[in-house]
Amino acid sequence: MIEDVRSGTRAFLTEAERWSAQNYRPLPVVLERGEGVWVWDVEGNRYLDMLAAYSALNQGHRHPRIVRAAIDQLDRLTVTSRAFHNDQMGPFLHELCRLAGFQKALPMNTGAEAVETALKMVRKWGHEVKGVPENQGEIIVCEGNFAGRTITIISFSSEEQYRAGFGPFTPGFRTIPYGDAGALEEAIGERTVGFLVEPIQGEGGVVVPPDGYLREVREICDRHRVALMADEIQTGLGRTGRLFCCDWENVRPDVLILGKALGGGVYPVSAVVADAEHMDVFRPGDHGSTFGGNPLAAAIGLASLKVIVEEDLPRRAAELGAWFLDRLRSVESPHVAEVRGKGLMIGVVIAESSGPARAFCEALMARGILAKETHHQVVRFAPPLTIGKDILEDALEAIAPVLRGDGVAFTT
Ligand code: IF1
Repeated sequence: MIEDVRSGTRAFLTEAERWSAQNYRPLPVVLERGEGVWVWDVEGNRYLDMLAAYSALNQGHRHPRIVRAAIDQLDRLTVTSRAFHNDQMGPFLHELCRLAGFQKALPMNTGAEAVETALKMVRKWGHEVKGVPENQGEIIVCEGNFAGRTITIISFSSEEQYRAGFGPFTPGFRTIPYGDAGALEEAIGERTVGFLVEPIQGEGGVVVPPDGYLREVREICDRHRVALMADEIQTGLGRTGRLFCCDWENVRPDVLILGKALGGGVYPVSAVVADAEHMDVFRPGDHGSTFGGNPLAAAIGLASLKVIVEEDLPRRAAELGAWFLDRLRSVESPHVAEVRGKGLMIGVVIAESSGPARAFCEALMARGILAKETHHQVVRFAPPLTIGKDILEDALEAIAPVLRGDGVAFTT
């Protein structure tokens, strides 16, 4: 594949491969510009971005209102540290809490930091409020989880590659199968303080749990006084057709973890949202971040939320997603084992016998569509939620033949 690309691209690939750590294997396309659902490479080719930076771009590339808010804030004040107040953080967190229906929020930067924050909060809550002996609190997680790359987070990953060589690991986690509420009930013990779950597993391969799972999980956590932490970093903020994926089952977690689209595709912004019962275990000096809650991030976060709400992005995702899922399911191909998802978070599972999904992503790229495989067999489609139906319709014209095998370099 790399051999096929022209010299401009080639030069960038060579330079990046020479100077960058080899912790990624990106598709051989070098992007230089983006607008809305489109990106352009250094050769001038246009692509439809159906990865949307793993849902960091729910609002699309360079949304004018978010860019405006960023520029205005860049002209006034950028970073202050939390040693002082700034005039942007309060309005941002106020709006976030109002939309999510919680009492308090704690701003961080990346998703992994927000997850770490939630884990620390729930451990401390378990020890101070629930009364589990200090250093004994246990947190239950699911097989196939993805919550970031820190040592604590990979400590409970079930993906061998994410852990291999990086130990020793953080203790205090117990793993159960995903989508099985009974397994949660059985795993809860006297020392259990929390349960961390993705409403739909993203990295795990767009795995949608059975209907009613989250409701059952909520009921079990209530009964055992276990803090329910929903990692909505990827599923949240409209992606699945509701503002939060938990809304599909009218479930309110105890701790809501957000990231990605909270920064509107412009800047890393994450947050943990909870009520005082959990949040108030943090006292001055307990936890923090140089950049979390900085005025630039807060201005961008507020604009990002406004765009999601005012442009009705969750409803767009629900309607377009249902239609698109249906159309994908109607593609007849021996290479497609399953099509699944919710809203505009969709995975097409490639049959094992047809080889890895990567070859399909490469064929899509050749037709002007950028998508990225996850878990070897799944092609993920998750465009910006601002996408128009006409554009999705055109995309299907390119996607359907690829799913039927056109232009796919099969290796098996
Ligand atoms: C990478 C996939 C997506 C997440 C959930 C926390 C985080 C993530 C549910 C951490 C991050 C990423 C990170 C990115 C690839 C990616 C991913 F490919 F692994 F499968 F999105 F689907 N919780 N997801 O999905 O957030 O610290 O990265 O801001 O290259 O590792 P972060």
